[in-house]
Amino acid sequence: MNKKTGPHITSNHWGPSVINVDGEQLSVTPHPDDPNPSRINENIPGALKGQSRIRHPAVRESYLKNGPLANQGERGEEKFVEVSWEMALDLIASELNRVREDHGNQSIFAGSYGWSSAGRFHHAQSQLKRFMNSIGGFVRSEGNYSYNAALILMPYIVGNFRDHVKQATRWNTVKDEGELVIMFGGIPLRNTQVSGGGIAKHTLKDDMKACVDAGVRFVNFSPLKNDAATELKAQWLAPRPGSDTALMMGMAHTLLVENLYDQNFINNYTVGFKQVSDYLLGKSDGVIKDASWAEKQSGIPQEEIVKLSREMASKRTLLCTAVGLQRAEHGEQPLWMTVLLASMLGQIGLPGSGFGIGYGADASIGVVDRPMRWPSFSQGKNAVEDFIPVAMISEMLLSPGTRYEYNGQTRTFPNIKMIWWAGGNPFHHHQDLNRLRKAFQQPQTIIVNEISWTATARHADIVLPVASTIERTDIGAGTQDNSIIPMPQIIPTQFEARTEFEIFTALEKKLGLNTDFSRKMTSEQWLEEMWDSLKTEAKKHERDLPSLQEFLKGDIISFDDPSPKNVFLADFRKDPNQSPLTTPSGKIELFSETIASFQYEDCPGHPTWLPPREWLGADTSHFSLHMISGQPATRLHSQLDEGSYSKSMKIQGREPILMHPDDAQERGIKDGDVVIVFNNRGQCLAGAKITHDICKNTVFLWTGAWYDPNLKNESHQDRHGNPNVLTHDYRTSRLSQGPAAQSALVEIKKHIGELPIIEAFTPPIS
Ligand SMILES: Nc1nc2c(c(=O)[nH]1)N[C@H]1C(S)=C(S)[C@@H](COP(=O)(O)OP(=O)(O)OC[C@H]3O[C@@H](n4cnc5c(=O)[nH]c(N)nc54)[C@H](O)[C@@H]3O)O[C@H]1N2
Ligand SMILES: Nc1nc2c(c(=O)[nH]1)N[C@H]1C(S)=C(S)[C@@H](COP(=O)(O)OP(=O)(O)OC[C@H]3O[C@@H](n4cnc5c(=O)[nH]c(N)nc54)[C@H](O)[C@@H]3O)O[C@H]1N2
Ligand SMILES: [Mo]
Repeated sequence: MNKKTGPHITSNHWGPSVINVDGEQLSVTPHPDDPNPSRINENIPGALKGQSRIRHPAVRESYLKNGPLANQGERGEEKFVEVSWEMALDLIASELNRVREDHGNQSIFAGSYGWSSAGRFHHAQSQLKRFMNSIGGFVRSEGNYSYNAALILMPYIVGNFRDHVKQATRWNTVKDEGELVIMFGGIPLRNTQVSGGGIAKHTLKDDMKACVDAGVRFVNFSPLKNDAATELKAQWLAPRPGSDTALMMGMAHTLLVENLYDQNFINNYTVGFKQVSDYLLGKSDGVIKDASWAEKQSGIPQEEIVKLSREMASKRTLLCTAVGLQRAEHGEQPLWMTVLLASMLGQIGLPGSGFGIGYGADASIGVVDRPMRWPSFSQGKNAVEDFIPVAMISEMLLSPGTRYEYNGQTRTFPNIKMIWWAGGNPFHHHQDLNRLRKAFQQPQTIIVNEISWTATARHADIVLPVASTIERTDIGAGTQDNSIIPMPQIIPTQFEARTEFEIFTALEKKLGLNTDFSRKMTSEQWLEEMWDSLKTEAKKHERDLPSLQEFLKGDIISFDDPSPKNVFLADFRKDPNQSPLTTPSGKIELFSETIASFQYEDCPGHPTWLPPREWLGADTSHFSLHMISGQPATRLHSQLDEGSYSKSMKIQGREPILMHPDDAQERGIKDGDVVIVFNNRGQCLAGAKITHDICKNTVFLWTGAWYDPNLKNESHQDRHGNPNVLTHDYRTSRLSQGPAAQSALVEIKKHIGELPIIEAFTPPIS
């Protein structure tokens, strides 16, 4: 591959861009057709060419010296030795053989959760899983960190959540027919830069602005004012974090006692209203969940709750609940309450109203859909049946053989001897990183494929350098977008990096396997085959696609949006008997017999107020601030943290933490100070950003600063600002066993003295 001078289109999860190559220099400009392009693009050159790039295969020192079974030293602490590809692949081949012979494929964890990169062919997890499946399978993970409570709960009460996200009511129907939008957790525009697999045009901001121009009123219940874009002119109300369930109960109680609810809708489309209304009225537990009770839990004045409930009942109202709210202890409850409230308002299935979960989690939700399934790289069949709910990684590694409950089942943790991760960063995404560090000492071998020296790579034994999107040829297409985006190889593979396909094809040869993985095809042949299937599909939509080569040299190709005026659950509303839901009763389940039969106190059969262990309503004498850790504006998760846009918002190199002026003043902290954020689980440094845009007693430290523990210091202080050293590793509930990062209490003090150097970007090479 020769260096190609000039501009080239490419795609990322945060949208298309134009990469300009000038000798060794890379620069990025937005795609001219994207009305609201993402600045995350600016991270590409600095990060992919930066010092944190993995240059050669590398092996941890004492692993190289002693092998997998002898004294292993401490993962995450030790340096690495660079080795040849030949040697790295030999080590992996013999270790795969040993572990499979001694312990079987059910001792290999290759769940490998993570976002990896855009591109239909070079999808890291698909490549790894197809390879593992070709040698007998692996223990996988189920669900995600994004909305696990929704994935498990919603099928019982309304239906498949992933389908529903695709079917979200479109914003143009809100513009045409809506009057009021109530957002719990807002719709932060910073999060809607991103869409899985990419998105050709970011139109959400304009779509929502059109609603405002048409007279729709927005209300933002959130600890952060800017969870609603300024253009929305939203009323801002800040409930105590973690109290939305109670707040919504106060609203539901008001609708109930003021007889403002739609009895007809309840009768025809739902089951279980009696159990919930008894609960709201306090008949089942003696606690009346009225607006004054809701004020005590949430801090929102009861008059406001009552006024808003009346307004909701009198207008075309859409309820939007951010999935961030369910990434918390009892995360099922705000979801179930959203469904109850919307059922009582009785506007589900009508244009511009009803409810939607996760509008702010992705640029495409309520905006666009794909016209057809895009081609993908088949993962094959996994012969190992065992799996874990994705967030149970630490439990699995620390307590093999232990039993646990999940979604009505009792399961047993496998005994994992080997981990292989490609395309994810658990030392970014998992909670309680000090615990994860301990868990990561347990396996005999850990292999990580990575582009950069992330904390996960540093906690591995064998690290393989991987090519980035602009160093390989691919076809870009967002899972919920109507466009395909060319992804030609733009620069040569950097240093000794290889694509995942090259890695696994080489291993296939080395292990002398039959060719189930590669089918004896080159990556070019695979891409041609995928393109051919896309061409055939496109023909069915009366579209003629050019050759793959033409496409790669050309521009984005867009198809018609299949459902521009979609209304969520419209068919069900038209005829609940003809188009029943997929729930056990075919109706909306406000009480679920099935969930009740599991007898989980942490997730009973109807929406229930179960305060989290850590929130401002609990004992705050030691740690008096509620920390929210949402998504970063300047990156996708931890990706490309070395890039210029990501660095531009850091304060003295540390990630910013938002604090209310009163909280800062009480602690003698000024804007721009470096602070220590701490609790019993850990501590990190962060840069104070003082603002009235966050409510009192709450701080916001977004995720994704590369974990940089100072292991010489007893506290293992993270020097960079990673909130997951502070978050707890409790689960949402036994039902969904999801991550519950948002319910964490912390304390903050000013950092005094010399600032430690950040080492996160310095390669750990001896
Ligand atoms: N406290 C807290 N924690 C959270 C959240 C929160 O709200 N609060 N949010 C959670 C959510 S919703 C999510 S989805 C997770 C996200 O967690 P992850 O998806 O694990 O985060 P990423 O940083 O995207 O990790 C992707 C990694 O893959 C690498 N990569 C990219 N392309 C390739 C490739 O082609 N091959 C290989 N081998 N590697 C590649 C990148 O360099 C990067 O290190 O985080 C979760 N963690
Ligand atoms: N730029 C960028 N965008 C992203 C991502 C990224 O890494 N970077 N990640 C993507 C991914 S994988 C996902 S899953 C989505 C996640 O999308 P979300 O889950 O919607 O995002 P969060 O930022 O976790 O949460 C949204 C907001 O909820 C508010 N919130 C938190 N707790 C509470 C509460 O108890 N009550 C109320 N009312 N509000 C609360 C916070 O202020 C936060 O800003 O974002 C996607 N978008
Ligand atoms: Mo996510």
